[in-house]
Amino acid sequence: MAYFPEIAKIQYEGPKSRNPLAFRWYNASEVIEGKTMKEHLRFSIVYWHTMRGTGSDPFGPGTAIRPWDDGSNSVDNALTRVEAAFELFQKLDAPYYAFHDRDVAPEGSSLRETNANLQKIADSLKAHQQSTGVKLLWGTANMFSNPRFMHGAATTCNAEVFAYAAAQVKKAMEVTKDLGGENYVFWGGREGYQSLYNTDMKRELDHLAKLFHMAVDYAKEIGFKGQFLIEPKPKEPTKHQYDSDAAACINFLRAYDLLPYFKLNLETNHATLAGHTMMHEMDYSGMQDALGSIDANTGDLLLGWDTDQFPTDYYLTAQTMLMILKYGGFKTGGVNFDAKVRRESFEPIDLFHAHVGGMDAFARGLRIAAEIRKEGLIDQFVKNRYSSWDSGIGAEIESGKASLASLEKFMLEKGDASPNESGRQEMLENIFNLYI
Ligand code: XLS
Ligand code: NI
Ligand code: NI
Repeated sequence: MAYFPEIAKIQYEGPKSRNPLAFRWYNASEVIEGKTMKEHLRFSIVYWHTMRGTGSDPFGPGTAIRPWDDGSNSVDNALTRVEAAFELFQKLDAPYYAFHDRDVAPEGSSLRETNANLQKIADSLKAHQQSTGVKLLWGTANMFSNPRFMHGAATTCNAEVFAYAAAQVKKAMEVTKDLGGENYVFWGGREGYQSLYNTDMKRELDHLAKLFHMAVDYAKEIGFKGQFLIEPKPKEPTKHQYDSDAAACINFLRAYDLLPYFKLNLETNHATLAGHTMMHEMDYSGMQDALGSIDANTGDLLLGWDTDQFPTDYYLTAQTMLMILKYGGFKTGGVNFDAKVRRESFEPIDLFHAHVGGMDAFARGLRIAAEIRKEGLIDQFVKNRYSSWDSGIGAEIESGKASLASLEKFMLEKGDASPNESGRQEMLENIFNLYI
């Protein structure tokens, strides 16, 4: 345990603690609504930001100090990173982690060499998982960084690039299966377009569905039981991404007969880029039984891109956990911190402040959501608001007995409809505040 010598394992100290590296709300073994907080939240740490983020931005290079990382692309350096990563996971008491193939292992000069590099690192990841008990929430293939994917991966104009992407997915699925990954994620960073003048959209979408069907078939072939997830995002890096929001993803999955095999991995900052709230994306997916997992982060109201900040806002985490509880809790998913420290927060200890804060904000959100549900004031209000559907003409419409003619007859006799319920938004916002 040598990579973060100044950091001890983070402990729960309760809300009065002023120790910045202690949990005030996350008490892993405490039971809420019949499950421990650890089982509810299923926290996961991402390899790409936490182990590979340098703090670079379009205006300047990285700032992060990572004493264990020699900055090289060697397999040895990648092996050292694994050691540091698992020390961090353990000290944060995080039960899960997630990675892209290219975060953990360097690309070689051919696919064969690249696969061999990945296998070496996967063997080390497996040994570390076994000795620490940390598990893999999901694996994925990075099919957006390498220049070969400039036109997309599954949706590229070039058939050889599609073949490369397919091979990459195959290997990433094998590694994910071997490491016991509970999900496999597709995020289509370059699956979209910059201009429709040069794009055959129908052909590209057909190809995307082809790749997903190949993945479903291969999962059956190798016995991979994990859940497939698509991660919606409307733009960045492309101007338009095909997986733009939950509704677009679900429509795509349904149109191509993929809905039985996929759920969604929803990310807060992607929801807001799409012009939705996270609550909207979660409710929309949940009602279609497609709520799989979440990438927990937040954007900045004043910046228009995916800033991937750590979530600290109790309104956001309470709303998010309300939706998770509403749809029966995570099954294979979890709270995956797809978030990065700011460029100015360049020291290793900042990685701990960030995750402790994110975990605590979600723990607090879970507690708030459970209290809201226990008293049921908001649920009761919603139920009453729709009570005209519970009997009489409403029940007839819902049960399918009514027709345009029967409703015309009803209204001709009544003369007019008289909605007499206030939406009471302000009162409900005040009620929400009671629990914050
Ligand atoms: C980028 C995405 C990415 C996915 C995994 O915006 O959030 O990090 O989670 O490819
Ligand atoms: Ni993400
Ligand atoms: Ni993102």
